[in-house]
Amino acid sequence: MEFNIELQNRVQEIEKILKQYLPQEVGFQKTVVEAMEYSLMAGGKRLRPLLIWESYRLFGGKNKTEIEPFMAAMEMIHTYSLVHDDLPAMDDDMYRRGRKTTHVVYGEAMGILAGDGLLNYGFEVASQAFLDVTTLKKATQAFMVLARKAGIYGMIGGQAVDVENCDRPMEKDKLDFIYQLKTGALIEASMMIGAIMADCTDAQLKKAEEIGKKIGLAFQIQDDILDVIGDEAEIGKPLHSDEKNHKTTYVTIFGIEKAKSLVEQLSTEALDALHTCPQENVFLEALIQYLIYRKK
Ligand code: GRG
Repeated sequence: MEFNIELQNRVQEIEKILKQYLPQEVGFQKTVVEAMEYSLMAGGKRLRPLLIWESYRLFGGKNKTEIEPFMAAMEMIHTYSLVHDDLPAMDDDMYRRGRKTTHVVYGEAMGILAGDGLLNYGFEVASQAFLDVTTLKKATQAFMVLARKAGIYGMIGGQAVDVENCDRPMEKDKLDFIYQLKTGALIEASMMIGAIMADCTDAQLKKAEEIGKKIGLAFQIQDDILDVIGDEAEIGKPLHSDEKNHKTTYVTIFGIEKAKSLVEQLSTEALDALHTCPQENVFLEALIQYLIYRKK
């Protein structure tokens, strides 16, 4: 089947899962739930749940229902990070995923709470995987990976170093540290969670992390590129936010052409690592290729 159609089908399936897990918009607190839904269902590539699913298939997983709580939780946690990243205290952005940012629509306080709500509810959703005693051990391991990679040794840690160093030139080592944690950590976690839930070996788990690391860095460099030469309508937010925020990026260090070739190189390395796995996953390979030339 054609990759684009298959991608669309999978994204639709993921959105169905997200809707199933979203809380009801009822009670006195319904505004915060509405704001959570507003940001979560605003579109987005759904890359991280896709990677959980494809990694699970790569390592031989057969029962998709057992990864669904993690797919939903991952997208909720990713979305919270976007909602908070857009706040006035961070990037102060007005548009995201083609619509007004959550704090612009619901106010700053509700924006903070909607992000908090998605983070907390994400873990509540993931913990549903503990209910099946037959898969309890691997679900616990997957949960621990999710918590660690979203936290101070992962995304929050990367964001903290980013915030601390904004507005000043940065050496590449530190930029790589930020990219690996801020962007890479959830992508690594997605690959790892899929692998863990498919009962992978320790060596396979390392492989999953390595593939995630390469995809994560390639993805962030492509994000740097798109911020300079992307299409605003397609991306769904204004360009040149890095320039506005005086950020050091791969484009400011290497220029567009070299940055593009680094995306290709990292993606090829991810594919090479994928080819050392005993099973194959043609869709995952196509997804990695697609990400190199993504326009949004
Ligand atoms: C606030 C703790 C905290 C963390 C924020 C993810 C993040 C960290 C900030 C977002 C800003 C940014 C440019 C991050 C790099 C990662 C990235 C490209 C995020 C956007 O992810 P996509 O492109 O978004 O997958 P969609 O909307 O497609 O889900």
